[in-house]
Amino acid sequence: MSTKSAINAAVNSHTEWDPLEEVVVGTLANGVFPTWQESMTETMPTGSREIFQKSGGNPFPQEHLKRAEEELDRFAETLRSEGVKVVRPDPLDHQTPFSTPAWKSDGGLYAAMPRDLLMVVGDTIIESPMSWRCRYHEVDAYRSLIKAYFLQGARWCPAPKPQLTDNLWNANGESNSEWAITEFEPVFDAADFMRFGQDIVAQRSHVTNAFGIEWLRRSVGPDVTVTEIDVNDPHAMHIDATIAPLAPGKMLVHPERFKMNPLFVEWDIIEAPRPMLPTHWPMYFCSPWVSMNVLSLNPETVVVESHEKSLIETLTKNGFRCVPVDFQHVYSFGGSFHCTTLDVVRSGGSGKYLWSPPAPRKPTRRKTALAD
Ligand code: DAV
Repeated sequence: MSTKSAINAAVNSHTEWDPLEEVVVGTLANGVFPTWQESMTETMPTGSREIFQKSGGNPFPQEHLKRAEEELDRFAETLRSEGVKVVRPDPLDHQTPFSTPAWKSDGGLYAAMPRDLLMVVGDTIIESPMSWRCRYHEVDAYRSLIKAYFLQGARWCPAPKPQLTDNLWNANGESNSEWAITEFEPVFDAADFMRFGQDIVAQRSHVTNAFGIEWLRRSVGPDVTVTEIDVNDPHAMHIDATIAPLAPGKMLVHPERFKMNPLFVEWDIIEAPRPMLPTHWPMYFCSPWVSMNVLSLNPETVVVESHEKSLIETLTKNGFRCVPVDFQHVYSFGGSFHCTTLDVVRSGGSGKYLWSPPAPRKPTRRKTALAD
């Protein structure tokens, strides 16, 4: 996989902060409630089990969905006004049930969160093997984009299609594992990874296993080092409400989930203030900490949710220009600006930003008389 600087390539992005030139913004069009599976338990807000079990495969509440879709459209417009080219996935039907020989799903989900499904590493688009059965066909909404990028020279690297049979689930109470998934086959959501040039940081989670991290490690090859970090999040699903690198040496972090790691010794760590979402706001998928799921447009500029006044103040104090965008209706569906996007082009090449231990010294061959 080539991560060397591929300037002028149709796909080229090595970090989360280099100047953004082209981006995919997801769509909630035709979104339906996911089909419940037990492995969701640890990661979903209380109440979601009941709603998903009852409404899996049925459309989301239409008025809320409409307002969220308008927010996504305005976000796309704002990005365009900041000089970024925006592309959108195809609006697909997500309501049709589907099955494999081993299981059935009452429907799909949406194409709102490309960050979960796809990852750009240099000039390569990686397709994740996601562990939620209802997301099995989600990539179809992005297929025309991916094919077009491929035809323009990008590399296209889909992970092995997972089987998602019952062997992948840690049945409740029957195992000592802290995770809902086993090591049956490689699975991961791309949102459990963050790109720092020559380094990618990963977290284990209820959707990402060690097998999946190892698959990605070998697939990106020797130019990129994939390192798993420890976080304090028993409900882990996606690293992008735990760390948000915004510029070389500056990272926004969740004050409790983030654990300091030698990788970041030279970085300024900015603690995110508490989210400002009103209580009782419908949140079907995630916690209000998606407040820190911001999108960096370049090392000086960050898109932030307009109601997050404390965060805007914190980032402004740290030298950033904040671009406020209303997004609270989108929050309800599981993510914010980072989740709902996929960086396709960020200008610039790869670089070394994280600390790494000095390489072990090669033993030098001593010359002795016997050597000749
Ligand atoms: O705080 O519930 C949200 C991550 C979204 N990708 C949370 C994690």
